[in-house]
Amino acid sequence: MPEAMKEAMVVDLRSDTVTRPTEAMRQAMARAEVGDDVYDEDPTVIELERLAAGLTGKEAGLFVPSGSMANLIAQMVHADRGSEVVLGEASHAVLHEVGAGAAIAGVQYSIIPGDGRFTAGQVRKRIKAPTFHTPGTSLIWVENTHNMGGGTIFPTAEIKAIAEVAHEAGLPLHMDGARVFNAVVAGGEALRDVVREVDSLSFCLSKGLGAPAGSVLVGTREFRTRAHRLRKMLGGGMRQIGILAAAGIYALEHHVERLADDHRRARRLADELRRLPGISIDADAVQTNIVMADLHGADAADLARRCAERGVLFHALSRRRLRLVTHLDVDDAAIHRALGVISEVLGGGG
Ligand code: TLP
Repeated sequence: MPEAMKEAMVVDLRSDTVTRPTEAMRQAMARAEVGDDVYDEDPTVIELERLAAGLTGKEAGLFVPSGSMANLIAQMVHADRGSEVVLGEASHAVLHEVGAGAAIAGVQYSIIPGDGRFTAGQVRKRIKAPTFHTPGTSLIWVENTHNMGGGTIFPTAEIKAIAEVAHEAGLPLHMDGARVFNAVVAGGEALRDVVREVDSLSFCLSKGLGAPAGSVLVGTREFRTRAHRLRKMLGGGMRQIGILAAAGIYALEHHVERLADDHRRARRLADELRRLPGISIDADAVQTNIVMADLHGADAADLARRCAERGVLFHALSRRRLRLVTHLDVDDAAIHRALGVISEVLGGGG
């Protein structure tokens, strides 16, 4: 079989980061006007940053290469070296950023145990003033949706309560909103309302929204000025990146509402996987485009490897846990195919 045909048959549920730009997005990229973005002179980047600021109701946006760089810059702007950031134990910043908070921002984490969602009361208990012995708290951090929690939505009312606690203590609240559009579409709230109380946030264009790269960091004008310098310091000043910003604008204009399709497909995947013997899924936790499935007995890495041999890809997060993510490049037929392969392999047919 030709390679291109084999590739077309692969169902890649490892992440929503694997999406490829559509033909229409590529056309938008090809047409983009560009300039030098380090000088703040790329017209398409300026348009994207304005669009992001408008959508979030914040003063200014900064286009950055990745969600990880957005998170690092946010910590560097808000948090003094040697201070503490309060956040959930399974946050992306804690688990999946190669220790950048410690290694580069120089912060340590005060970690709230659990599935990534926590309460204002839990935050209050962790806030401390610096003394000659102890680090002080500098920043409170929420992740919405929560990746390792299984794409769960951080309730807006709780974010508001957490913001009150943070602001009373004179601390900023940042949202890692890599998938905040999934939260918005699934929760039926306006983005502005979801992020109203946070001082800064980032969202990714390169996940469910389907752009090839980039995130936008938004906050006050002063926050943006400092973030712009830090982006250059970290090597993220990328010059004529209007071609990437054009993909981001296209994604914001055409790929937000369709996230509902990804959510519907994740729900179908979860509902049908749960019926298979040897798999359990917390149905309440499947709120957006991520499905966490737990195996009884079978080894997750082994299952992932055997399914991959049959063209169905997903991650084994631990010995028993799988993560499957729906996105732009996974249609109903692909879900059907993935379910067929997983059930065949689990049932001993592989
Ligand atoms: N998440 C990736 C992996 O890095 C785990 C994925 O496949 O889900 N915040 C959150 C909540 C994220 O899920 C991610 C990426 C990031 C930040 C970082 O974004 P990038 O990959 O653009 O650096």
